[in-house]
Amino acid sequence: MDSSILKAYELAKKAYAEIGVDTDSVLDKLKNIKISINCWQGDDVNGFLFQDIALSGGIQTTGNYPGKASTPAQLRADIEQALSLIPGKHKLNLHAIYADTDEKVDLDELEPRHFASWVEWAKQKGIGLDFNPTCFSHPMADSGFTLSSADEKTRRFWIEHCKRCRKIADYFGRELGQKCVTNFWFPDGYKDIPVDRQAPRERMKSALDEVFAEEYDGRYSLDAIESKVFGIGAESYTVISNEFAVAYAVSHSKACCLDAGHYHPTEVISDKIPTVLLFTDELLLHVSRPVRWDSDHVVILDDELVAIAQSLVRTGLINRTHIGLDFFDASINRIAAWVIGTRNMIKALMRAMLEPIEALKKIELDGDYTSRLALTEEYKSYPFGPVWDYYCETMNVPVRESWLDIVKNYEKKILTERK
Ligand code: RNT
Ligand code: ZN
Repeated sequence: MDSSILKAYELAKKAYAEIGVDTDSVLDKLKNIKISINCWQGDDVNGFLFQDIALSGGIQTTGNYPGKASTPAQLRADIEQALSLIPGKHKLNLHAIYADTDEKVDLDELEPRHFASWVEWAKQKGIGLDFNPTCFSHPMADSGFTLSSADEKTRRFWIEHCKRCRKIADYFGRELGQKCVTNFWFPDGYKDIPVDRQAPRERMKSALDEVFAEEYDGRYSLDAIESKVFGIGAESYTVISNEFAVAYAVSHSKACCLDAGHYHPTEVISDKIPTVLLFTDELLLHVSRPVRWDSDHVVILDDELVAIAQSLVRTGLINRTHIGLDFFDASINRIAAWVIGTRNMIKALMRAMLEPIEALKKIELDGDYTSRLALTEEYKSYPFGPVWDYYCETMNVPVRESWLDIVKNYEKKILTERK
């Protein structure tokens, strides 16, 4: 161990010990927290199932940074590179369009075997898998409606796709011996003001009931439903509004997926976490960074990320939460994007764990709001940096920005060679 890292850590450890925080035990706990890394950052949400299909559903990637992965082997190599720069063991979040097969299959024909190579790879790497049906970027989604379409044929197509995705998730969970979370997000909505705001929601509800009719063993898979306030092309109305998702999840024993970019601009998911988890058993997060809209920028260590981490840690609700990332930036090195976003998520959790939580709660209950404000402000400048450096060092990943040279090297050797 680099002696200056150790020295700085020892000083930090002492400072935290003085406020009753044991940094060693914080880092021990931090090791066990898994982040679900979004595979789609690696190739701008293209997938491998179809060629030359434009991204639809109101989500957008911008930029054309060279070197994006265009085969499963490339994507896996890139993720491996990213994982080697991120402390801890994590999960990879796949979308249905990332099937690895030579067969010509459509979304309503997918089988577990089309993902066998992912499972083998995940086993080898000791990571878990999460999953998503892909209800966009497909001709059957061109109307802007999928599960809630008024067209029977369209609805049946997407119901079948979703059912097959649940089966694939169950297969992931069993093979890997850890729960696979399947997130259901649908772009369904209207660009302009609808006359009938209820019928699409009725259709959505009964279609979801069909999708979820089959019971799967909860040890291996969990279904989550993601709402959205608006999307590009669905500005006036989304079928799965917040109320829809929360009510459906609560009444059907599902999880909600809270995406940081899916609410009105001053609404934050950090405040929704402890509310939703009063009424549901588990929760999925899509940690993202909305800039003026649901722009899916790379996650940075900003106030809301810190608040999300505090919400999870101060309450203990982290034990019932699956932390997923959801961003896609095509204007920067995609591996760097993964590394920056994931390291920030872990760092924010570490910071939250470095608070004397019980003492702060007592001060609050005593009504001493002066101390609450004074202390939480002072704690912001406690030396969490040296703790983070020590953690990276002990987890055998690069300390501070030294990972960047490795990514630049990989870019030069591998990415720029790609057509
Ligand atoms: C879209 C949703 C959804 C997607 C991913 C690719 O607004 O956030 O989660 O970003 O499934
Ligand atoms: Zn999302």
